[in-house]
Amino acid sequence: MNRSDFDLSIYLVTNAEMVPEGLSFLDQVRKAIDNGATTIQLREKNIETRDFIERASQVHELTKAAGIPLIINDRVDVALAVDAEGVHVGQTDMPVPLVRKLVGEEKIIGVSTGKVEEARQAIKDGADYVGIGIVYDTKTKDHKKIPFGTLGIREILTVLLNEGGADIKTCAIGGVNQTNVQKVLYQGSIPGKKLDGVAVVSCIMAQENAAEATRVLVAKFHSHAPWLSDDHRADNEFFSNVTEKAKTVADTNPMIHHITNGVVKNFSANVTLAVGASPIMSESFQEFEEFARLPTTGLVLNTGTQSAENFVQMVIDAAKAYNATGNPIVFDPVGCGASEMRKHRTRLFLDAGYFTVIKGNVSEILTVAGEANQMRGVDTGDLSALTEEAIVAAAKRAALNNRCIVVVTGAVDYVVDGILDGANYYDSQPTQRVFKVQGGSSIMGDVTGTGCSLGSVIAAYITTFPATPLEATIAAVHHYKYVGAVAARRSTTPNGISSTGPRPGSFMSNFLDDLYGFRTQEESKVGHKILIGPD
Ligand code: 3NM
Ligand code: MG
Repeated sequence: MNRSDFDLSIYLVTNAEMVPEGLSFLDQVRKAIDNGATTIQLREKNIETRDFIERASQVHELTKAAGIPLIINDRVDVALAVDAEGVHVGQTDMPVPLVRKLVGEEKIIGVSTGKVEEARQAIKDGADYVGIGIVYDTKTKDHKKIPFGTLGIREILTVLLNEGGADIKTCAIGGVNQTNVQKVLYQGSIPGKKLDGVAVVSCIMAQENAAEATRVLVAKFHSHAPWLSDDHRADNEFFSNVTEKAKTVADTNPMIHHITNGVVKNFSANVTLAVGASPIMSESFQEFEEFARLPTTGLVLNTGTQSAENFVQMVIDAAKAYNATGNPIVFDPVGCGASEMRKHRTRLFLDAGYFTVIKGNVSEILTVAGEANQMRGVDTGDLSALTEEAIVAAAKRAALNNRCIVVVTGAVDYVVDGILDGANYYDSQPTQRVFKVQGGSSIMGDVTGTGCSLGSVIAAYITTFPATPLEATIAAVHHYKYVGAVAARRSTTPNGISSTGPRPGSFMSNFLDDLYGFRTQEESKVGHKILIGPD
């Protein structure tokens, strides 16, 4: 073990005050070490110097036996006294160059960074590793910083990579735990630099079973999250066999759990049935985990009506339950820019869960991408000035920020890939693919639920084809758009008092019929769609 070669992957930062009653501090640390913690930081805030040194010696015995480094928080003197392997300093502690002067060339020095300027300083100061945080909200630290999510991690990684800190090790800290570690690693990476580890406090120290908590964290850290896929084939393959896929969806009969708004429940359930999937509308927390464990089951999270008292917790719990088993989620942030409450909650939801697909209209995707945009109600509003280029740019940003597929709906739909291409997510160059899917009809704007129910169809497809979500999403959008155009054409027969153009009532029933019939359509009639990117 030396300064440039230590394993930061499972970095336990201690906190004696949160150890559950009846358990000892040293036992918690021992259990973490025995079950895979790779570096220990002793962080004691309310302790006499003599007790700190005694505790440091005890912990050092454990870490030495395991061959892992002990890092002392803040107290250079304590680190020297027990000959610990390193020191960690925060932004208001002793500056890194002075620590280096005192501890010499052999010791590891780490520093907390929460801003790009702090990362630049860490590079200049020659830090061996940086803690990047806070990622998510945490109850562990008193002087709270503002959580910056996985986007904040990538901003700091970008500075390190491009400004001379490529060799500095990194770990994410703040609210990281067993339920989000895979999401943090996946979203918190850039081509050419990924996180070396996660630094955690409460998800081990505060646990009744610290051994099991550590084992789960280690296992999650090292396993490929079940919702990740390598959908890296040639572009033309994404368009083939759409009706064949529609047949497979109906044969597979996936269950699509919906948490959706009251306006569209009935229509979405009918659309789900029409493509051969089985809808279930449930907002009961007690059954989320049970559903999430079922095979070929997916979730539609539509946040259009947020009136339930416990709505935020409902969405977060459902997202975590599905992420834990790997069953896919389609997130439909309806009207997410319409109010401050919705904007704030959308941030919370995007932080809490990994969504395989985020689907929205231009306005919603602009909000997800972080563009300033005040929506009118939940409609698209006047965004007619926006060019295709601007729409696609926002969709790409939203897809990349969340490392997921983004679907932008409108007169044409765009399907944008958020996966970085290449054999390895982290080491390749970004080649983001953009697909343009045409079809549909303006009459769809006059039938409520036609926007939301696309989420149900996408969910049916990605649940049926979990290993190839991009191809499945394109097929779902294709299915929907094609059928929209066909059903609109045959909804124009003059009848009653409406005589020209497609009529919404007829369209609604024709649309369900054609969604249902699509799987028997000849592939050659369905036609090909347009690829814009990668660029
Ligand atoms: N340092 P938990 S955040 C000790 O950003 C500490 O520097 C932070 O605790 C920093 O894993 C933090 O329980 C607390 O959320 C992390
Ligand atoms: Mg400090």
